[in-house]
Amino acid sequence: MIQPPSRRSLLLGATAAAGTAMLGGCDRLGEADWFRRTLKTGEDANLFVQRLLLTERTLAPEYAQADISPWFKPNGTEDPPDKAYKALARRKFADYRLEVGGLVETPLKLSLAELRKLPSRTQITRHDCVEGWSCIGKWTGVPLSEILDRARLKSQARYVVFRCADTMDQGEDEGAEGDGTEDVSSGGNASPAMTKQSGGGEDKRDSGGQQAAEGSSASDDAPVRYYESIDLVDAFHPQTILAYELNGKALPVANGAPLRLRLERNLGYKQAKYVMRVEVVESFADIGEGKGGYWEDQGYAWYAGI
Ligand SMILES: Nc1nc2c(c(=O)[nH]1)N[C@H]1C(S)=C(S)[C@@H](COP(=O)(O)O)O[C@H]1N2
Ligand SMILES: [Mo]
Repeated sequence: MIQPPSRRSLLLGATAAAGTAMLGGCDRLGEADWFRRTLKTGEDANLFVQRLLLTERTLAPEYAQADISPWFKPNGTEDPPDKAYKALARRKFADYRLEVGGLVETPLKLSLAELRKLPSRTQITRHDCVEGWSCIGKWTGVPLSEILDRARLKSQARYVVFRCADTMDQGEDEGAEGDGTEDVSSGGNASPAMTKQSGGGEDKRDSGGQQAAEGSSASDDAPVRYYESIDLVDAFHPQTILAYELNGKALPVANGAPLRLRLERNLGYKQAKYVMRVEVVESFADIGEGKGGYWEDQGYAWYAGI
């Protein structure tokens, strides 16, 4: 039987990998520091093995214009029911401001016009949903690194959390009739349909957008909004962008308007749509159920590398 590598050998190997990345032109000392800090706390071996094999600079494949899917299938929330979101959508997101906060020196509030003025990146990539379908799309947006560099991370920063506008229906067994949700907590990548559960929650969708999104786990009455989190290696990856265009046009509501995360090399559920706030944290243990994302709280893996 193959023994999993010892923690010590992982640490040594990963330190060597961090060194190689720096020799390979990695000019961000901050990332190297972060790498070492993570090693002290340890993570799941799969993550380490992937990172060792790939290094944080490996790019996801990019495709040609001709490969773009004629229709990019929307999934999960396709039209957020929240009043605050609807008000923004009605005015074509003219009043939208992306908040950047948490463990940063300079909190930011950026309009779409301001986001569009920042350096941009366009990439044609394949999106893979855990449900078993894929689409190729051309995304344009601002690299997350550009935003984090402007906000300047504090030294305790470890993760970036994306707070979304869309309220998900609450709860465990509220009206979820045989839709497979019971099986999700068994962990791994069990894949129930990623549709919202029926029943409950309607009355909870109306309370305001960003304010509510800022509160953490909190009481039973707090609406549960979609959220995701990534570590700093993924946050500074060059293909990690906050996209405002799909296939050369303003991002449609169904695909996450006005701004959604593209985290290539990761499964679909990591690609947070309707991003309202980027929050830099040391730990996500106090957010939601503490697993780092809406689907993670239902049992999906936090690290969804592909
Ligand atoms: N805010 C939010 N982000 C989300 C979801 C969602 O329901 N709400 N669904 C996720 C899932 S499971 C997938 S596969 C992709 C789908 O993105 P698309 O609608 O552009 O296909 O968004 C992800 N991000
Ligand atoms: Mo998905």
